[in-house]
Formats: sequence, C-alpha cells, structure tokens
Amino acid sequence: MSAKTMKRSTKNAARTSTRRGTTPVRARAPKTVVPKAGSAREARFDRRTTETQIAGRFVVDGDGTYQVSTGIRFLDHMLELFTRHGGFSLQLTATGDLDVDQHHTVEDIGIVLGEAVAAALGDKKGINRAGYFVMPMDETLAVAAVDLSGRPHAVVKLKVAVEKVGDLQTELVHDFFDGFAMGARANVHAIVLYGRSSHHHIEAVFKAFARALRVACAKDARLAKMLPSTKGLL
Ligand SMILES: [Mn+2]
Repeated sequence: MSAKTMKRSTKNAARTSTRRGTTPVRARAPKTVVPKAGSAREARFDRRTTETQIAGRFVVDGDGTYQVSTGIRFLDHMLELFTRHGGFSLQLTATGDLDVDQHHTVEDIGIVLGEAVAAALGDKKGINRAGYFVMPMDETLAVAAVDLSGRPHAVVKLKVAVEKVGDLQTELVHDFFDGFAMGARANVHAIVLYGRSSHHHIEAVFKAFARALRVACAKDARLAKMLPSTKGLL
C-alpha cells in the first residue's frame, strides 16, 4: 500500500467509525432493519449508534404480546399499550445514553419502530394506507391520523403543562412521533383535543396512534392487488 492510499483509507475509517473507549463502534450498521422473508408482515431490527443500541422484532398482524425494555418505564408503558391496542407484537430492548438525557433514546426508538413498520409492510399492496382514530380516556380526548404516504411529516399537539410524566420527559413525545414519521416515511398527526390528566393526554395519544396505524396497515380484500396510490409508487 502506498503512503497516499494508506492515508486515504485511514481517513475513510475515521469517517465510518467513532471511538468509545478503545473499541471502535460503527456509526450505523449497514442493514439495521430486515423484513422477514415470505408473506408474514414482520421485521427484525438491530440498530447501533454511539448513542443508542436498539434491537427487537415487530409484527404487524400480531397477538398484542410485548416484551419492552427502554430504560424509561413510562415509555415502556406507552409502547406496551401501543402494541396491545394496535394488535401488533413487539419485542424491543433499548440501551441509550440516558446519562445525557432521554432525547436520543426516545427519538431513535421512534425511528427504528417506523423503519420496522415500513419494512414489515413491504410493497404496501392491498393495505388501507391511511387511518384515523378518536380515543377517549376518561376526561381526555385524543385524535390520531396516519398516512403511510412515503412522505415523512409529524404534527403533534399536546397540552401537557408538566415537564415529566412518570420518568418520561414529556416534550420527547413529539420527538418520538417525528422519529416514527421519518422512519416509516409517514404522515402522523397526534392531537389532544381536551383533558385534565397529563398521564391521560400522552396515553390517549399513543392509543389513538396505535389504532390509526392498525387501520392504515390493515388489508382490504377488495384492494388486494392494488397499490393505494395513483402515483404507482408509495
Ligand atoms: Mn397508564
């Protein structure tokens, strides 16, 4: 290897890996989310960065079972009820730099989950594509609308006045849905119309989101061979 080539390859190595202690960590593994072969609508994910490591499995047509561990107990609670209300299955283990704050962990979980949904759905033929749900939770009412449009955009309107609900930094609910919209390339609108309890606000939004997503992912037999877009691509 000439000195010139060596210099160049060292430069490239520095670009693709950063150092934590003495072990080089690749900034992003090449294939982080892999759809299952065959007709089962599910995907496995294993996404590792220097900030978060998130691994698991997502099933669209699941049985509502979950095994979730994020290091943030309230987020576990939200992902658990997301899974149950969506009729999905979810295994997810996340280790993040919570010593910095919860931002990277919450946002990256949103991204990975979105990527997993997109991978599990494959070519999207025969699905509703869009869905919405209005979810009451006692005194709170939340609305969520999802369009698996291929275009990422999230609008989140919460009226939470407190900084934390349980151990979750409440402003990060927005970052979760931003991440999901980006990962799934979907439009996500999540809005609390009214309510008193901050716990109910966030919970109602996650339940509404799960049920809206469930409708968007659901297959319509009449549309079985059709792509739900006039563009010919989603
Ligand atoms: Mn609750």
